[in-house]
Amino acid sequence: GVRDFGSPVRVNQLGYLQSGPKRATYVTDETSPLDWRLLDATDAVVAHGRTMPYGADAMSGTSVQLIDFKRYEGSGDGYRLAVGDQLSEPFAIGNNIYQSLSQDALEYFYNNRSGIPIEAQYVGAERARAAGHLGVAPNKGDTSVPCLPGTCTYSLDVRGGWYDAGDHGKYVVNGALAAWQLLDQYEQSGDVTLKIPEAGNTIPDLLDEAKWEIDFLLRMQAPSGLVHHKIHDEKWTGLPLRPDADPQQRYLYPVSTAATLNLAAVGARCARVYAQWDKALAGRCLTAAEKAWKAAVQNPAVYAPDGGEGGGAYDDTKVTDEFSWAAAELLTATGQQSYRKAITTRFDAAEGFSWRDTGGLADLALARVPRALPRAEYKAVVDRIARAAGVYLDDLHAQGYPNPYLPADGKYVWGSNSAVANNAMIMGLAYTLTDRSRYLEGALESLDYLLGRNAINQSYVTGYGERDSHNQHHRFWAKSLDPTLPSPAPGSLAGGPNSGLQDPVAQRGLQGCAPATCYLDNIGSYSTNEVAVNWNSALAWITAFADRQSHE
Ligand code: G3I
Ligand code: 9MR
Repeated sequence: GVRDFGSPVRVNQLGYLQSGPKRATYVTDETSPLDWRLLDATDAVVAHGRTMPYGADAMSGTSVQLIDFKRYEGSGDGYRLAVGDQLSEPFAIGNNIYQSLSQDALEYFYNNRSGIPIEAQYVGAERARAAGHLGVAPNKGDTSVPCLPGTCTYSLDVRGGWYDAGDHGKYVVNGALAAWQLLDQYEQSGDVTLKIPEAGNTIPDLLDEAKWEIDFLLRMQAPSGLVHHKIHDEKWTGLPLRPDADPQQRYLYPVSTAATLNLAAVGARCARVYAQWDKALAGRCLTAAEKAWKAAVQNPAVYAPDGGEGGGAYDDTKVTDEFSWAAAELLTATGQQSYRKAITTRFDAAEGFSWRDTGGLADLALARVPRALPRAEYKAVVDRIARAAGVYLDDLHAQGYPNPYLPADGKYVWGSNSAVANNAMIMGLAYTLTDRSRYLEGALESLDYLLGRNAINQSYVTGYGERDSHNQHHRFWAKSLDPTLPSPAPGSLAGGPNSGLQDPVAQRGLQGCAPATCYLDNIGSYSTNEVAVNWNSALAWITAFADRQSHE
């Protein structure tokens, strides 16, 4: 049947920063301007104006008009936008609206830690659970995990880290990207106070959380210096399943050049960032990073295969981009000029960055350490990031539901929401580097898309907005399958629309969907509605950025 997306007035259902852009989208076939009204919590009209006709929006397959209410300067809760008798979902206006979201987006990581009990005092009784994968029956991992038969003869203790997503696999390329983004967030926006066991120690909470994953990544390094690509179950387990109840045999899957270079990159960033906080960790990181770099140079084409059972593939057959990213991180960490010639990639807006495409991260690394490069070269890095941000700004302005993701092939990819957040991050960084306010506006307006101003009136972040995603694909946060289990923690970002329809639930429910509507808040739809560490790290970065801007 026809899907019901509720009100045609689409807003950021969390709200708008008092000092930021305030725009909304109205779904209509009407082509001339209409009257809009802003209502406060008492239903009093506090602002009004005329909509701006836009026309057909390709990604959503509908026609829309735009509303701009920036000149309203008040603040409070329970606002609604109205066009005729159509009312939007309620939203707030204020300068603290991203504070709790930025904290929740990071506490996602504690909730998904492996190898430690998740305690009620931090997450509440409902989401507390026993430690997973410490070799306690029925678990068979992760304290002494053998290699996949026939691939090597040793076992490694690879306890800890974060579960990747709704599954119990732990994958180096993806985990490293997420840990890297947390470290970059720290450099960009500083610390966030978290409810985690390490709170109150001498290290910033954000760095404590990243350390949980970095310790795991270090354990994945083989004696040769190469790094195992991943560790996961022999076969896919079903849903629901608590981590401590997973009975499957787990294996170390073969080493890869990509995983090795990810450890080199994040290890180098770790060495630089923790130098003033945890010298021991910084030292271990640098040693591991340099060892990984040398091993990758000697083994430049060991590719992780596509396919396989029991875990995600995270396959990648092009690693020039990983070499370049690792070289840039090593240059900025060590100052050793020999790494410069190995930096061969630049930020390319069309490619963006992801666990697979890391070439652009070289420029993001260089941007953090001006003294690592001659002045003119540093300026070129800044110019490239600003140029990419300009492309994302154009992409944003070219859409009826403005957002910085506009795929050239007109198809949304698995995890599209992370592309939105990562491209918004580039605009945020460009603003920091250039002080041009249009990039700030673009970064902030991108959040409207994730929080409800979109083709399906969906806030993709649990606990934020009237129509929020709360049935994400997760083996423990599986309330929709078993009422005794918890729902996803607030601040969990759903993968988002995916044109590929790569799971049976999506194939049944989404045939013929316009790209930006290919999403179901159904626990079975892992190709549109999973969570993942590298998606929540993107959400954490951009919401911390938004929160910071509103206090400066
Ligand atoms: O790289 C190509 C690009 O060149 C092409 O233009 C584009 C358009 O089709 O596709 C790109 O490849 C996509 C790839 O992700 C990289 O973005 C594939 O189509 C897409 O199927 C693939 O999806 C990945 C998915 O696993 C399936 O392998 C997601 O990125 C990745 O986040 C997801 O990760 C899963 C793990 O396997 C298991 N754990 C949960 C996790 C999240 O769902
Ligand atoms: O639960 C798995 C999810 O984390 C992955 O992203 C997804 C794609 O690799 O696979 C899910 O596992 C399913 C498997 O692929 C097929 N059999 C059913 C599994 C659970 O839904």
